Amino acid sequence: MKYVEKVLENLKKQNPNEPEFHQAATEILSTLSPIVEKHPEYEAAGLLERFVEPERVVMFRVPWVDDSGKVHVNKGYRVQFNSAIGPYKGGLRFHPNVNLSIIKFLGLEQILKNSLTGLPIGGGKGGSDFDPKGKSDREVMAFCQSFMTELYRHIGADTDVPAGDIGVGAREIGYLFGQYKRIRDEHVGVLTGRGLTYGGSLVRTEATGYGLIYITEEALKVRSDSFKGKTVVISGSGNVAIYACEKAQSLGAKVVAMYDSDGYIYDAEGIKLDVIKDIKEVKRGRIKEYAERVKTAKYTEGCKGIWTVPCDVALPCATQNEIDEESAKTLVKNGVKYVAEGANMPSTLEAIGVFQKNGIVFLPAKAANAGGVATSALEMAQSSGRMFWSFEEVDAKLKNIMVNIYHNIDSAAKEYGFEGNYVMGANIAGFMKVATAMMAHGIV
Ligand code: NDP
Ligand code: 2IT
Repeated sequence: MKYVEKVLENLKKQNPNEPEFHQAATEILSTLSPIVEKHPEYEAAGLLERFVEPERVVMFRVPWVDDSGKVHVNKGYRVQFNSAIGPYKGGLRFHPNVNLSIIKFLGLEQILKNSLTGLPIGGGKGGSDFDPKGKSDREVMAFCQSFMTELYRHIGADTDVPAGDIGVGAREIGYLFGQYKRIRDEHVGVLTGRGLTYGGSLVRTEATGYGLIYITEEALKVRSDSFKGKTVVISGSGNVAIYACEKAQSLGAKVVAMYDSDGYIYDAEGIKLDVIKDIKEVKRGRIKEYAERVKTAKYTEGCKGIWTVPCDVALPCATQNEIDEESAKTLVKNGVKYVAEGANMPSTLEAIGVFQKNGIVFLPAKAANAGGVATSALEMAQSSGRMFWSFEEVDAKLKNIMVNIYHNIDSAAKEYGFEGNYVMGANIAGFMKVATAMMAHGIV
């Protein structure tokens, strides 16, 4: 049996009941055969076995009290996956479906994504099954303070630097940072996505969505095409979706559909983003309200139908496995040409197969959504240098990073004989840097 197959089989045996982790590992390992064949020393050093095993997994109790005085207990996680190329770096997700499998899949992806940014950051991820939706600000604060009261001992500006992800935005980062600072008595860059008055970076809020559009724009440009006049469907209506929409619109695209976990809106006239921002960022409301406020829009209950909306460019920006094989086939049948993943692992393995078979330009998450963490690394650089760069400066660096990622994954795919296969390209380019560093460190 081939080395990668042995490692994958063993991973499934050793980590049963972790389907999302198996899926991410399968996607990655199945592309690494050409590398390990070229480098037999990797097998001798047990490199892949070490690569798929987190350096450390922390799981903890998070007790907190709601506004009625009732006690709740949630699960807290931090997976410190790989620190070969820099301190652990990756977001925290607060969502009721969070479990160890989901945090491990995200952590594994994060290692290669962070490597692709070209910046010195290792891979980690954390979170909780806490659901911030429908909670008061005081309840969210109580939860965040309790979460950080355990987490603080495991993180640090040069050790592990968490940030946001689903359910963790500016409000949560503020409460988490406040509690860290209080316990440690240190004002340091231990979290990214901080507010602009306490060490945050301009552009971090917009970075993942803007970065997604910058890399897609580059993929269009090398094909003598552009966003101008393109019809775009974006799933989700959170941080990544909103700023992907903003940048795509500014480049002349027409975004016609978005969703939240209840249902989707279709607006043939093009989404009015100020209305979405008001509903989502200001009022923390539901996307259904859009159709009540904008007469050209139609709301449909349930998310999956969004992929039946014909488009040139599909940007899944909500959550894992939101595009299955059937949805991928529908997108292809309706003429989609580009799929770029803003969310982490939004396409199932079968859906990726459909896109690749049909010659769709498919930009996988670890490349396409790397702009968020890349800008987090720029925030870290500003923190340690006690600097504050202008919007234009950070935005230019972000754009440059995304354009470079596109060309790196394109060249890696070509070099190994898989031209146009950006899943191969991203995994190979991301892995080589981590593998070289791990080999240099010996068996650790
Ligand atoms: P937000 O919490 O801001 O928004 C998430 C959006 O996705 C909401 O519209 C939410 O709907 C929807 N959503 C979440 N879970 C589900 C679900 N199970 N089913 C249907 N809809 C769902 O998160 P972000 O925008 O930050 O993150 C979106 C994706 O992008 C995630 O996959 C994340 O890992 C990834 N990502 C985020 C980065 C960042 O910097 N924030 C960086 C790189 C990747 P509702 O409000 O109804 O729950
Ligand atoms: O998935 C991701 O890359 C993020 N949620 C952002 C991580 C970060 O550290 O900025």
